[in-house]
Amino acid sequence: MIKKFLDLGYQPLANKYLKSYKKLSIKKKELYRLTVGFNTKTKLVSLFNKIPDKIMFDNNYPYKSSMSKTMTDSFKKLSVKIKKKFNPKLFLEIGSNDGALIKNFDKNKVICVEPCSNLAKITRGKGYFTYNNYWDLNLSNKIKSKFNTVDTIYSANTLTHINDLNKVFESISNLLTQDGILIIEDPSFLECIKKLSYDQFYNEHIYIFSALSVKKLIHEFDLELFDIEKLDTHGGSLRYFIKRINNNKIKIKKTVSKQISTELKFGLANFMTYKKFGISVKKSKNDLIKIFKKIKNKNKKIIGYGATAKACTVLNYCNIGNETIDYFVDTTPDKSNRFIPGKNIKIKRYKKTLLDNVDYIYLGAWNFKNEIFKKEKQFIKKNGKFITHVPRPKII
Ligand code: JHZ
Repeated sequence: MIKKFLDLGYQPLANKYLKSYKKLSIKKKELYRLTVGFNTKTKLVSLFNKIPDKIMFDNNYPYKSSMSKTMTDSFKKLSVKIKKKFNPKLFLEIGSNDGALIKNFDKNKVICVEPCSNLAKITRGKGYFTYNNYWDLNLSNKIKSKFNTVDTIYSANTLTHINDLNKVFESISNLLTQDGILIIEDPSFLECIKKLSYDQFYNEHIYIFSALSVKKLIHEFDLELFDIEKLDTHGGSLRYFIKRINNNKIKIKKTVSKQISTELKFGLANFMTYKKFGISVKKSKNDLIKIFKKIKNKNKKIIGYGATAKACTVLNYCNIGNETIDYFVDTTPDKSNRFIPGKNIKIKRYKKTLLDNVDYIYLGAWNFKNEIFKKEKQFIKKNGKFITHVPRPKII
């Protein structure tokens, strides 16, 4: 049974940056209700309204993983580890985006899977074998008939974006060698609760994983966790290392039982924990609105930094628009001169001078706070302040 614990109101599709400002309507289905539930049996957190993947991941997907040094550094580190520990003969990445990870691997040993053709074009252009397809059983069979099996499969911030998770793992199991390794990484729901980062919910994040839910989910496909790593990326993620249950050559590390028991102790198996989270989110919304109002009453200039999918949720939920935030800056070329969906706020291509005469910056990309603070020393030195809602609404 799926029980609702969060209602973030009517929301536009994140990552659909508008060319000009348009008031979106519920009638025309440009807005959907963003409600979130907890499955008391599977322990999985999911959205109630699921948008078809073909609408979300099209030929014009703006998000590029390579836009942040934090992510490219994290992928580089991971590639060294994978090569050292697992020495893959054939490495498959589901959701290869613009190749931020696979660029660290030998071209002859990599298969990329990417449904967005603008991104698939990038990895193909770099010489990597790329399927421009959604991850499903058809594709898994297609790859199988060409390559037979694959010994290492990796996916970051992608599987939680796919509606039918059973098909996802069936398609993986279909292709993985008997002693093959599956590595997935996604935002951790435990971190999401701790940081009150309700903005992890938007249409693309159909699911938010916990170790508890992943353990249950993969068991049906004779897969099990053998290691879990905690990561700082995307506001606190977990990297799950998975093997076939009958592969006894790999020992299960203590990190697995440790993470599961931490989650159980925190109450991730009980609906009450989720309900409390829902109540805290409402408070967070009111506190953030108060901060913005107070600053605006003093006639101060506020801009946004990082036009993230997450910011789309916050701004629409808290009803904050261009009456409060003058513009957003973002380094992503495909977002520039566009508007935040649902809110009339322009996104400008990042350049340092756009921070001149700015009093406050709302951190849309709060997950890259350290990287941004390092870059914006001058703004901080001039007494510029940041606004964030994570872990609690405050001015930094
Ligand atoms: P970032 C996207 O979410 C969508 P978003 C997706 N659904 C997902 O799961 C995660 O990514 C992984 C900009 N930026 O990573 C770049 C600067 O301008 O938090 C990006 O537009 N200057 C696939 O959108 C944005 O901020 C900087 O110095 O929530 C960051 O987006 C830095 C560091 C970033 O993901």
